Order: sequence, then C-alpha cells, then structure tokens
Amino acid sequence: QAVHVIGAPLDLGAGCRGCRMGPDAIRCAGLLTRLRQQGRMVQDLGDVTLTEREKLSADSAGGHPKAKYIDEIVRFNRRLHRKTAASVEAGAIPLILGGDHSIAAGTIAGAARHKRIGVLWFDAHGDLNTVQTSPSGNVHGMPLAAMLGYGYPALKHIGGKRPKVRPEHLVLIGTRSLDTGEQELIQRAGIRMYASRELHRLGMSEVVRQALAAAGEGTDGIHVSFDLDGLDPGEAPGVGTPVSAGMRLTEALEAMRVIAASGLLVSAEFVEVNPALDLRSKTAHAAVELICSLLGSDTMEEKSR
Ligand code: DIR
Ligand code: MN
Ligand code: MN
Ligand code: MN
Repeated sequence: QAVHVIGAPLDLGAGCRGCRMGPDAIRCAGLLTRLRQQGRMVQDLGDVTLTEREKLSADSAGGHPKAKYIDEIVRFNRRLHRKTAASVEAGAIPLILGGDHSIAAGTIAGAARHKRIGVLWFDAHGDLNTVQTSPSGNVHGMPLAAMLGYGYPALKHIGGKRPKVRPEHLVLIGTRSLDTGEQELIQRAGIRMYASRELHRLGMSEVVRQALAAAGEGTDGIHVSFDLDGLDPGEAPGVGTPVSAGMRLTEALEAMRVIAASGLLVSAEFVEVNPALDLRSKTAHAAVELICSLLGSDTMEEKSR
C-alpha cells in the first residue's frame, strides 16, 4: 500500500511560530529515502498551500479572542481535509507532516469521510479544549474536542456536521498536562487515557494492544495522531510546549511497531515539530524514526494479514 506524504505547514494554532517549517524539517531529516529503503512506495504530494493571511505573525489575535486565527485555521483545514480524503479514497495511507496540532481537525475529518475511524492520540496534552475552556485561546489545544463534536462550529463541522470520532474509539497515550475543562470532558465522555504512570506500570506494548482493541472494535481502522511533545523534551526538544517526564523514544518506537503489526493503520500525522526551537534537528529525526517504525515495509504488512 502506497504512502502519500502531505505537508501541512500551519502554525497559527500554536502559541509560538515556527512549526510551519516542520514538514520540510522532517523531509530534510531523510524521511522519503528511509521509507523507500524499507521497501515502501512513497509519493510526496507536497504541501497544502498556506495563503498570505495564514502566514500572519502579528500579535493581533484575529478571528476570535478565545480562538486565535480561527478563520484562517478553518480555511486551511478544509483544504487539508479534501487532500487527506482523496488520498484515502485512492487507496493510499496519508501521512501528514505538521504543522501545529490544529491540523488534526482537517486530517481526521478527511480520514473519516470514507471510513469509521478510531484514533490513537500520542501527546503530552489532551487537545480537548473548547473556546469556553481554553486558557490560552490557541487552537492547537482544541482539535480533538472538535472531532468529538464539541467546540467552535466551523472547526467541528469541516467535512460535515456529524462527529468524526466516537469517544469509545479514542485513546490518549502519554498524557501529562490537562486543563480543568479537558479533565471534565474526559470524565464525562468516558475517554480512555494512559498517562505516564500507567505506561510504566503496564508497559507500552500492552498499552497499545489495549488501545487498539478499543479503538479498532467496530471501526474500519486507526488514525495515529502523534504530537512530538508526547516524547520527553530531552529526546524531542524542538516543540513549542514541552512537558517534562515524557515518553522515551524507544517506548514510542515500540508503540509504532505494535500498530504496524496490527495492519489497522488508515492514516497518520506527526505534528508540532518546530525546527526554530530545535537542536540539530533532533525532533525531526525522532519523527523520521517513529514514522519508519509505524509504516514498516509493505512485505511486513502482508505477512501480518
Ligand atoms: C494547553 C496547551 N492545554 C492549551 N496545549 C497544547 O493551550 O490548550 N497542546 N500545547 O498541544
Ligand atoms: Mn497536541
Ligand atoms: Mn502537545
Ligand atoms: Mn466500537
């Protein structure tokens, strides 16, 4: 099965600029060569266009005081949603390179257009805020709430009004920084979460097996959303909102291998790589390692079926 690389160079959803350079940083870290060496068919579809307005870096909030740049973010995500959906429709695995995490509102809507999907969300954060609960007004803290059907209407309605993911098909992994409103939503919706403590108690492969069982049951497959700040800042320093005591890269690689072996992967994204904050592109290289483990090779995938 071919992989379609899609760059999503948006950073208006983050508190600081720079992760719009994430897609090129990950490409420059050798992604395409590495995947081809593994025997993967890969096609780089290029980047979703960032318009002049979307390049704005002024301090002015824009759009909505509690959801900065929301209009531009919604427009960008509509384009990304179409590109992602077309790729799934063509029978490929879309691999989206972020960009801040607000792009998940486009990618998940795109993947969910033709399939019922479960989501594995690797992140230090929940990204379950709404305009009402967000302490920062940064939209990268809101996409997952939108995919469940909560929050800013234009964001959650990209690709249609129905919710894109059901709470029982969503699993949070590596979570260690949640706002009050996010904790409430997790309780209320009954969202499964494996925080750092559970990860260490159960071990990553067991966690991912349980996560796949929940997210995979009654769905057509899995979307992997990987925020590089889920890793420990020692191993992924190039992110805008680092949180200490994160996942080890080795643990996360194990997670990717278990997902690869399941044969359930529909689509994936790797987000929040900010080369302007990085040290020798360490975070982009970590992203390449993770992606290569997640996508394995075509031969490996066939064996598991
Ligand atoms: C925080 C930080 N929960 C917010 N979120 C981040 O602004 O909503 N998400 N950094 O990746
Ligand atoms: Mn995130
Ligand atoms: Mn995060
Ligand atoms: Mn189910």
